[in-house]
Amino acid sequence: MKPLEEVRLYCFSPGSFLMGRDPIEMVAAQIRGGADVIQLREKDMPKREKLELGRAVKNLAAREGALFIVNDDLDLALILEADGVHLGQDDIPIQYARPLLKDKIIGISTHSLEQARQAIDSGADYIGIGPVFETETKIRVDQVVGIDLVLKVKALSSIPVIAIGGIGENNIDLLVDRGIKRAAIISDILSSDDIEAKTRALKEKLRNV
Ligand code: 3NM
Repeated sequence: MKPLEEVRLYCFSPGSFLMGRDPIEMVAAQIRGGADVIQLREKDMPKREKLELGRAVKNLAAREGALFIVNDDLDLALILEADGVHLGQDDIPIQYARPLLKDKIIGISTHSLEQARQAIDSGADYIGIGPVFETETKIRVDQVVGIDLVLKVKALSSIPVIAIGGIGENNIDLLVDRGIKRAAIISDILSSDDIEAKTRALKEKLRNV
């Protein structure tokens, strides 16, 4: 299993960006391009379908050495024996998730310094902080936090801090130039005609930090 510390580029299952394509090939292209993590994030998919997609994504990720993380659904994370779960501010609190997931990875979405502090204190293995830039991917978007807050959150602890929200090839240099080496990216990758090349280009930038 890839150590969490090595994670640079955090990627996702297709969700609403499927657009008639093969979801497994979309995930495979991201892994070929250097995705370190694939998160199963399917907000509108019935659970049974999500379970089956999750099984295929997990097998692929395990074979290729990427981490497999399930968004929101603790039950699916357990059933699929995922590497971990990602919890938002409105999901099951980590205190309830930890005894079930034991030493698996638990990541938490945060949108402020205070939320980041709480997530770290509660034993999160990594945190997401965002949205760093404006994004249309998330339906209920929080206020843009900006790069300075990412740096403040990074300074709080040694756990991996992953910048998220509105990041793409057009602005990732703004993060990289400030020493931010971990990013989670949805639309810029999944709406690309060449997912593998797009992923590789983004990973290359993060690798050089
Ligand atoms: N979480 P894109 S922003 C899933 O701020 C998600 O926690 C966010 O998608 C947060 O790369 C976001 O297309 C959407 O902007 C990220």
